[in-house]
Amino acid sequence: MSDLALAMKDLEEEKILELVKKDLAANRSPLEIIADLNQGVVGVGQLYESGEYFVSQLMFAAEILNEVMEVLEPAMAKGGSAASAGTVVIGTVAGDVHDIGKNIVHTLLKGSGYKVVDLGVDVPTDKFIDAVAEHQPKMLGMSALLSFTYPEMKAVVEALAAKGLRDKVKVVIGGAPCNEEVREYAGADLWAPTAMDTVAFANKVYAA
Ligand code: B12
Repeated sequence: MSDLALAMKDLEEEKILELVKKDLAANRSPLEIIADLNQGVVGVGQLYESGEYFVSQLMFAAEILNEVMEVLEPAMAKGGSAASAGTVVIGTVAGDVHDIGKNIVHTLLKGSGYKVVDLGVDVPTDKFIDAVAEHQPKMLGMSALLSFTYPEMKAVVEALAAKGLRDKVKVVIGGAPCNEEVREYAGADLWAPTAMDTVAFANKVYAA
């Protein structure tokens, strides 16, 4: 693990901010910095699972990540172009309030020229469907970090089909515990393990 990943795992707030600023000053890409932080956060999750960390530590990890994102955002938004590459709708599914990963996806899509309609967290099925009907995006992104919220993603995909909207929009899912199996279960088109994969997929979908 890099110093930054270790500092994240150990929740050393000041050291993390110092390392991130140093990295940015040395022109390190924000995406590489996020990859290190992600590795540290996986460590935080493991310590939580083993009972060494509690929810308060998870919350502190989130607070630190939000702080870091504020520092990284100007560098990530640099790629943005004036012309919109298209509209993307994203949100975290009902029952789930995790939003750090989704916010990174939002920032990177925006930085890549997309107009992002971000529905926030704990988004009910109807709100996703209404947003797709209203904004007619070519891509809908759903974030789920809790395994018991997977059925919510499936429900949205089924509701899209019921409204005749399924073949008009590509559905992409993400969030740490998601995988190919979850994608298949939910009936989504792509599982994006990272925000970078999301942008690459959007570029393909919107170029078509
Ligand atoms: C921070 C955190 C919290 C914070 C969230 C704060 C916030 N504003 O988001 C708080 C403290 C609130 C929290 C609460 C809970 N949490 Co929590 N949390 C985490 C933790 C440590 C980090 C998540 C995170 O932000 N990671 C960093 C981001 C950058 O990673 P990411 O989300 O995966 O995002 C990347 C990709 O997945 C992808 N991506 C993400 N979203 C999207 C969306 C789209 C559309 C696409 C395409 C891609 C994409 O791109 C991102 C960037 O590359 C994880 C541990 C872990 N290993 O993930 C647990 C974890 C997710 N939490 C867990 C649990 C159990 C809970 C609680 C139930 C705890 C409790 N007992 O209360 C509650 C549930 C609250 C709720 N109803 O949602 C479990 C879930 C287990 C499971 N599989 O179901 C985990 C895995 C911890 C664990 N190992 O047990 N949590």
